[in-house]
Amino acid sequence: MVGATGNVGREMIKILEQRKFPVREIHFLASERSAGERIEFNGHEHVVQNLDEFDFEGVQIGLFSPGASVSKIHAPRAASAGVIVIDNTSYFRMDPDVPLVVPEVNPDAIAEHTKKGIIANPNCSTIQMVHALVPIHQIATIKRIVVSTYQAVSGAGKAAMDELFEQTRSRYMTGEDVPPNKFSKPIAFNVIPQIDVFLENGYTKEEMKMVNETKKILDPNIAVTATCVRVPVFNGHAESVTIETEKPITPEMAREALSKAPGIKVVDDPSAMEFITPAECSGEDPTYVSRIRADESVTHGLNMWVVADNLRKGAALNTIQIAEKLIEQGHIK
Ligand code: 11C
Repeated sequence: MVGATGNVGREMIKILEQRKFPVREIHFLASERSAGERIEFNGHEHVVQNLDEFDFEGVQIGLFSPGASVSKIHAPRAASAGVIVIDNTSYFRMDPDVPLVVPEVNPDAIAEHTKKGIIANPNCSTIQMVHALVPIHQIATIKRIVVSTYQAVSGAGKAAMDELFEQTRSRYMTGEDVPPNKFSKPIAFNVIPQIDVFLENGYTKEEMKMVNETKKILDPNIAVTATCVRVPVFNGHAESVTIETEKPITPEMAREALSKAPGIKVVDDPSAMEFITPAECSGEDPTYVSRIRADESVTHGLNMWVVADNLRKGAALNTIQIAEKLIEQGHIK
């Protein structure tokens, strides 16, 4: 495991234990700065080793969650030693020789790992959206997606969570403002319509990830437009998703298809005030769907609210599920 000491790394450790992943031997790797730290896994203490010096020979699966610049160098290095790397960074996602996988959506793409020895794990906001949309795409063929996200600070790492905490605490305790550091504007008591850098087309990189990754995973023919917003929530990304379909689909049909879909939980009964919020889904595995209703402004359209734990289904859980599929599909000898 590379990047074992980060937000996603810590979650991967928990999930491997919870799902009783068949681990014979595990190595925790990180930058020189974190080498020497201790990590407990399945009741045993492990010392974090320096990634730069690690020899990957004999390792079967690499669970990578460092920065993109680290994966760029070390994922191919591991792959050339025979490791199948599942990489959480954005670096390889759009490489045509690297499959981009959400196991409930495109499990067959996993077989393409043979091209480069690398499988990419999509961006968190993309994963939960395509997970919730595949059952609808299968019955009604989605033509267009308009998505606005409400993304938690955990997606930006531990320091970003601390920034929300410190800004909130300071405002209450001393009345003073803590200046932004991880974010471009204050995040406490605010929302920020900018995640990642701005690109030449006026969209942010996060928004274009949602567009391009959705096409690669779900269907290249779907038109996608996204607005990504950071909100003062510690964990759990929410999305308002509007779709237009080729075939007619009612909210009841969508609810039924989603209720049967693996890993999806429909919580949708406005008369009983049943709908999901990020605080309720943090620490949970499913992708939750609420507020399914007809988009009355178009011929065939639906609106829905999609929420998931961005560190679990949006990152660590999806990675471990890919590793489980590698075993299930017979790719691990
Ligand atoms: C966020 N979605 O919430 C980002 C984090 O491409 O894997 C994940 C970035 C990525 O800030």
